[in-house]
Amino acid sequence: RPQQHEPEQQAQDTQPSENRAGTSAKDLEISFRNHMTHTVGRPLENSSILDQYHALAAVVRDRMMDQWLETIENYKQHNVRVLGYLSAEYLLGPHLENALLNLDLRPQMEEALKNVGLDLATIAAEEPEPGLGNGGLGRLAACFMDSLSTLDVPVLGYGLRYEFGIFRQEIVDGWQVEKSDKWLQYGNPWEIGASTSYEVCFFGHTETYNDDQGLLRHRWVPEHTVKGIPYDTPIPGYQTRTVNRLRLWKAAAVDSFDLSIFNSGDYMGAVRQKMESETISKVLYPPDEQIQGKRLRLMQQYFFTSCSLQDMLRLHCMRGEKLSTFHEKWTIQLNDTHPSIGIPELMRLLMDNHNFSWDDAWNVTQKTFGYTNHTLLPEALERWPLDLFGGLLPRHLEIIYEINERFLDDMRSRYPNDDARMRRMSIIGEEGERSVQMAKLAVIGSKAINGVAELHTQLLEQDTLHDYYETFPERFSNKTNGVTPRRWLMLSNPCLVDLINETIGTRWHKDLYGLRGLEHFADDKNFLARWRQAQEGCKSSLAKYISQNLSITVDPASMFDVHVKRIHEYKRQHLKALHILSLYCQIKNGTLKNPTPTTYLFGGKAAPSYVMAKLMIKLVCSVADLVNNDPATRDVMKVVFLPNYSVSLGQHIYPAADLSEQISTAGKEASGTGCMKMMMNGAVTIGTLDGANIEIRKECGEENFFLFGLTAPQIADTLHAGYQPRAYYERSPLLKEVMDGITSGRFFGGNSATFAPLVDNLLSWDPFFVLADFDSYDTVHTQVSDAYRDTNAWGRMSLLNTARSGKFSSDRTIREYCRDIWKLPVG
Ligand code: B1H
Repeated sequence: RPQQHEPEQQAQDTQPSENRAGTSAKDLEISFRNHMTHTVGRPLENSSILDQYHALAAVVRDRMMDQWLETIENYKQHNVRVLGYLSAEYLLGPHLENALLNLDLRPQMEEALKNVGLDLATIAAEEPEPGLGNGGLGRLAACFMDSLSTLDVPVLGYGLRYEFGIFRQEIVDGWQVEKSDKWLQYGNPWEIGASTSYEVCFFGHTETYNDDQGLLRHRWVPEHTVKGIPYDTPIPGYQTRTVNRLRLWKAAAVDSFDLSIFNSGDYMGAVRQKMESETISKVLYPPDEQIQGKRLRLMQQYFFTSCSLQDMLRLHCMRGEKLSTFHEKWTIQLNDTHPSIGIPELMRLLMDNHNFSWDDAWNVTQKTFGYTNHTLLPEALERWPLDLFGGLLPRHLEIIYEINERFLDDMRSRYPNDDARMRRMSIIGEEGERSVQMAKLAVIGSKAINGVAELHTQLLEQDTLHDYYETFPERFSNKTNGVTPRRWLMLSNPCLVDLINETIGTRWHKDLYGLRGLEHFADDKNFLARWRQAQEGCKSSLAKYISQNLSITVDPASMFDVHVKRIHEYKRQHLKALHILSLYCQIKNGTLKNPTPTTYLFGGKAAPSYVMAKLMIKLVCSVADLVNNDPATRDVMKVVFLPNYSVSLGQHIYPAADLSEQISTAGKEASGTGCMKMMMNGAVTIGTLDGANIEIRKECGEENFFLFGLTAPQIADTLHAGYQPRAYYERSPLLKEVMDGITSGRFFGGNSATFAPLVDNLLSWDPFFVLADFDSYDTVHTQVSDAYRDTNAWGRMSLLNTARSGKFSSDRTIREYCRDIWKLPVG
């Protein structure tokens, strides 16, 4: 329910006297000086870098505001169909340099700052990263927003304005320590408050009553209400005037301060409600935990989804449209099941608040939503225990029961006498604690369901969602993920980009398939030398970062072998750690004579409660201590764990990668997107046939990809036949030496206890087939090391990876969603 109907607040007024749209270096300099005085309120001479950052951000934001208002006006004028993108996570990364790139302001801005004696890069480094996401899923949402604006697609992104984003990771004695991320502590110049707000209710009970016409109706009598306040972040497209909105909700108390309680002397009681309400948008949940039973998480999901739906309904009505046409003017995409509570919520809003009949409400709802699945891992599929769910959202549980009943009735007539199938297809899970299974709700309530890579979609269709696929195959499709080449190539790798522009022009900036033009230079030795030179520049820069921050010296001429992503057993960082130990053993005992000098780079966060993942970090750090300090190995191999892997650190790492490690157990990684960023930047992949690797290999050519490991069907067969990891250990002398070395404490100064749980797990269970894939990984790694020594042959592979990475632009992904699911024209 909107509380106010005033037009939304526009840019906070700063300095009306200046020319806001001015983009010459002189204009920018004047604007910068103005903002330093009037926005920041500090004399330039005494300003800190943080002050300079805030003044600079204000200058850049000013330049977006005209376009932003123009975009909104344009959408209104043309009464366009709009995408509502619902995501619990947006891993945006720093705005400043991205905005400068997309608005084409960077060279002038550099000059303007130089004229006042300042350096753009130094100031940009001051920006705190908005880490409102955990990993790939949140980063995908951010890439999609960039592509949507670049392609002039009308979108409103909706999510949560977490006060604390993903934790900052520190490594202390090899162990991960989590520190809170106070990204808002000095204010956020990129957000703009709006004057609308909505109320969201929780708890209570439901009741029926007769309306004026004597019809039986339902209503929810809630117990607790919070207010949702929107904060808008402008998302500028690349070389277009479109600036879309990302609208993030902050939770606040309806009454921030209860005066009657205060007057009675209970000071803490008077602010309690405020605190409780604000808790909802306080902190981002880390994933991979036992998510079941986290009531606050469900509150977060419902809170932002309800605010967003109320907002869309209001905007729809403001356009003078009837709610029965909502699905014609809006299409809503659910980024995983986190916002899938939106399905019963839209039903509730239409029926209880707007008097729709069930059938009319269902017609609109089911034609509105699309659902993207991002994982097959059973532990990551959301289920909510019935009592938790019903206690918090009693009316929604009622609606879900009815959706389920009607759906199962329909299925019963299609598949008579098939009780097992009915049990499998029911939204209510009956195994163990009875629960609401959100993926099933999302499938039943959506017009379109998609996976995020070809293999993943196949596995969804054939396995996880098979019953539904069989019933309505036309609703299923694949939409292979992509990443924005603006941030992940143009912004992160200027040296390589200059070389590419000089060689094939700039057409590829908005059509990444244009990179194919580089193929002509694959056998041009002079060009390959320049290609290598650009990469070495990036490697030197990362080497400098490592030396300054971690006091480890790495050789920029060595092969940079990179494994960065969330730490998880299925992603198998431990496979790589074991392999490094095997090389160590072979160098020590003289069987590996002349190894290819290699720097092994790891980075990634472990969920705070994921004990095994934290042990994997400790293992990598312990291996680093061993090989970096042993005179026999330290000149030919270095192992580095880069703490606090994040968007900005990723921008530094990807351009420096020679080898991209994508070694998940086949069938487990839905897509992966880091693999695409590295490919674009010219890294060659070593990987399994999993997720997007399969498509990367298809695009770049088998000869430019290092393949190893069991396939998804082979994994299934091995499991079925009774997988015995210990047999692999007995059979492989190399593996045996490594495992025994860990167990005996030989590698780690006699410490045999720390890694016992990890070794025991691998020898007795090994759920992710580390030991089964070890020998294959070792064999292929030997081929990689040999290949790297042939500079031209490697350069050729690297160049062809970049040249053939066009498919992995998120522009391509967004075009497919627009064409197949959203039915939106693309600019
Ligand atoms: C992906 C998640 C995820 N899949 C639960 N699932 C979460 C699950 O907070 N939680 O509870 C958060 C995130 N994230 C990733 O999505 C996949 O693992 C990647 O393979 C994929 O590339 C990415 C984007 O599609």
